[in-house]
Amino acid sequence: MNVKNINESRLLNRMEQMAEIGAVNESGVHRLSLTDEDKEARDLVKTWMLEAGLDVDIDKIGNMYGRRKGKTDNAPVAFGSHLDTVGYGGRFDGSLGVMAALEVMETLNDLNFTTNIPLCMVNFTNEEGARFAPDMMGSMVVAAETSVEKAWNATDLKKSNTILKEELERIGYLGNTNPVLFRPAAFVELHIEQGPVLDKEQITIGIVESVQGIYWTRFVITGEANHAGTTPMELRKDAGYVASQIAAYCRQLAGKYSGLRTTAGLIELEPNLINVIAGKATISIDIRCPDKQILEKAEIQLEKFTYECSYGENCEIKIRPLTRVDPVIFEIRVVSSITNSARSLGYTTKKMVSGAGHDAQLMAGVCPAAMIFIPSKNGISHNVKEYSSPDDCIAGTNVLLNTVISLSGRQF
Ligand code: HGY
Ligand code: MN
Ligand code: MN
Repeated sequence: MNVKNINESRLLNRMEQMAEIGAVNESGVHRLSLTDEDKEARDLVKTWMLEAGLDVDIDKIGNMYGRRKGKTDNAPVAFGSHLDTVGYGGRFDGSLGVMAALEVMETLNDLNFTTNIPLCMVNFTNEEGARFAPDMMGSMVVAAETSVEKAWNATDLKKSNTILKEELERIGYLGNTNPVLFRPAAFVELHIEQGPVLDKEQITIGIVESVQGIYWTRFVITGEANHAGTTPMELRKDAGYVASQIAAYCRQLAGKYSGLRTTAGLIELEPNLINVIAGKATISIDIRCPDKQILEKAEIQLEKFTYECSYGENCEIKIRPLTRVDPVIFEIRVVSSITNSARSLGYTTKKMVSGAGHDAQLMAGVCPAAMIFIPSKNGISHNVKEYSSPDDCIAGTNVLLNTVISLSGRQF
């Protein structure tokens, strides 16, 4: 059954409506996890889920589930993504996957089509990790890669007295269901590529076969604040200098191993004043690679370097791992279902590795999972200029619809 019956204007209008929540700089979105903007987005999706006749459930980490009955009551075919964004991010990252999931449910209602296996759409909590680490937190708890309690106690990366559980409670999304009870038959995520490949090669659908690993580590360097003019160079304990060496070393590491990508995107100095030697520096590093051995090697070399350069500057250093998510290879049955759907609908396709992390990466540890990509214009993402065309959003949703229909008619 190949259907291109989604209601295109309903999908596009809802994406527009969602993009208004936390809208910044014309086309961007600033909707950090568990903020008022995230609450507003969740409330809107919950209303739409209920209007679509779905059974709505919230679990202990705030993941939102919308269930649609099937002819059997087997484990559901699940699909979805996340509504939280990075700061000053784009309107497609995550939102597309949740809006498309909703559209799949609505279209099946319009077609009065009952799938054999039940369906469940999902909005995962805190995929971005931009406010609370680790990222992919909601799916990480479902996959039992971290505990609910540990996730509840996460603190805001910039305001350490803000606790995740209190924010969940404040926005009314501290549910009761135990996340590890969520064991679907399969999971599919539609997402923008966030990289340049599909756009450059003018291909409509990316069939994601694997996702690279992500390691986040926070380094807190303690030196001594002092006068920029009177303190002789040899007497300084300059935490800011150590942090800048770590950022530079991190970049050099990327040059040493093929496929390794390193980023020092979050650096904070205290007191962060032009005429004061930084007494404290916090630098959080993101390293990624499809090869786990390279990730582990790079992590060891980075840590060794941080000790050397801190002690060389008579500073103390504390190291705090924030995220350790390994590379995953997706399950061939789901990958081929996506491939067949995309090709039978006549879309151009390309098999890919995902450079970005996704909830599907964690769900791959729970059930057969895979992803569908659509192009990101000029490969821009995590940026207000992030853009995917309406046609590509529609194409991706059509592929999701057909993949869900084909998976829900199978035995797993
Ligand atoms: O960081 C990532 O790759 C994803 O956007 N959370
Ligand atoms: Mn995302
Ligand atoms: Mn993202």
